[in-house]
Amino acid sequence: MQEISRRGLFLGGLAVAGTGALAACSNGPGTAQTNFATPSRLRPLAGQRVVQHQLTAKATSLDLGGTTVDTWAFGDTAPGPLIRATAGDMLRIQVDNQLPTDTTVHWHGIALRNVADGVPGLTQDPIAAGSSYLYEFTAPDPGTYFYHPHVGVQLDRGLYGPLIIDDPHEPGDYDLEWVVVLDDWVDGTSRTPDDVLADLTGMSGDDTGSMGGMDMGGMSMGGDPPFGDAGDVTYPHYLINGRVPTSPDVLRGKPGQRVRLRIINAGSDTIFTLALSGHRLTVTHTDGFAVQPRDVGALYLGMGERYDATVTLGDGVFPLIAAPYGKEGQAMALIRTGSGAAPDPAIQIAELTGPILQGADLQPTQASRLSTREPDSTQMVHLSGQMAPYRWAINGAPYGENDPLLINEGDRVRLELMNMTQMTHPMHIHGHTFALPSGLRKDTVLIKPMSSLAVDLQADNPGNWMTHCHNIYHAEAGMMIALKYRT
Ligand SMILES: [Cu+2]
Repeated sequence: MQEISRRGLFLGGLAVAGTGALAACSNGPGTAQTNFATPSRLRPLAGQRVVQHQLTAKATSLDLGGTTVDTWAFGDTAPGPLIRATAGDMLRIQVDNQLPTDTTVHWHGIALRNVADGVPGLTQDPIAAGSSYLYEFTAPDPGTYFYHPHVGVQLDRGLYGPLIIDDPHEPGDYDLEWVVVLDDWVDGTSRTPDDVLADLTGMSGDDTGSMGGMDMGGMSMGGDPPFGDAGDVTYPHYLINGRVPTSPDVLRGKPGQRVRLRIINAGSDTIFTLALSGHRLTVTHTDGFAVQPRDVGALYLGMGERYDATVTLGDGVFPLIAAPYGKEGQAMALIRTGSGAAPDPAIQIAELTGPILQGADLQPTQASRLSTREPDSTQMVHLSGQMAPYRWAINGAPYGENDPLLINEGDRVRLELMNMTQMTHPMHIHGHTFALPSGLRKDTVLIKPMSSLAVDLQADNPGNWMTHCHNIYHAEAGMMIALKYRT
């Protein structure tokens, strides 16, 4: 009866919402624009290298390390295959959709041409089940990025993979590199992400007393939690590189070697705290841009954020822990440079009880700064919403009902990000990198509860771009807005 009642509420909510976010995003009735032209083929410039890949989105079974789940992934692994190129290269990636439903692929953080951005209804038609789509774009900036669908809550399945753009001028002052992908995992356990969304959306005001499965408090962590309420979803597993802690991914090295970590939070509803037992990390980049190196014991990563760090390895076996902010459990991988038993998967490491870096406190390198300039226009990005009923909005209305932000090419644009909720929202912009007041360049930034942040961007990449919360449940429940260049 509970299920029927919730489903009833869910449908009722949709009816009230009219052309609201869910309808718009799932490409159902009342959907956004369709019938986009096939993008013009991109011809490589003289001497430009072309990096080709093929990705197949499909239903598959994954072994998370003793736990097998039925899910959707790119090929037969999660994370999906590493895509790697050098800044300035052209990427040509064919996506074959063997899922039972629409999909797209978004290349998160890349300042690419608009037609390749992968947002259905804004830059392309969705890729229908059984069909293919060719993404062609130049990757102008080096950095650590990732790719994932921009349809529904597909990101919370196994549909994500790392995208690394190498810097041709990188000094390469390290011996090893390790791509570390963090994820919160529910799919194929007892619920799919679509079930989770339906449960969240089905809640009415009457349901607030019984939030089964929803994590409403989440202030159990030690110290002084900076981000307010934890996420909305309780996950049975937390993964590093697709593995549960009882069967972890392992990096093997030698004592004294320097390792470059490229850390990606591909989670859908979880801020992680990351630390390597017995080591300090030197944070060197965030979201692709260099920062003044900062030695830390631990750092936070919001959904969609990336950090690069270097570390010099000690002798032994060291757990790399990603603890979900305000939630139970943890993810673990290992660095092994000597003999020794694997640590207890529930090991509590000291680094997580010390100071934890908030990425917004990093300082940019001089070369990463945006030139100083007064904004030509200021755009309000007002975040609101609540759990019951589960509706999230920007500028007073969910995506599909809110007015796009309109900007002019060539302008310096200030976005006033104002969070009027009790949750932290990782705000992400497509196709651009903005500058925080400190000058720090990022494309995804955590906006704390009841706080605001003004970020500036240079309007140098014309098109229609999504700006949204990277909590995928918030995004799908409306917390998105289009940023459009006037033509
Ligand atoms: Cu959010």
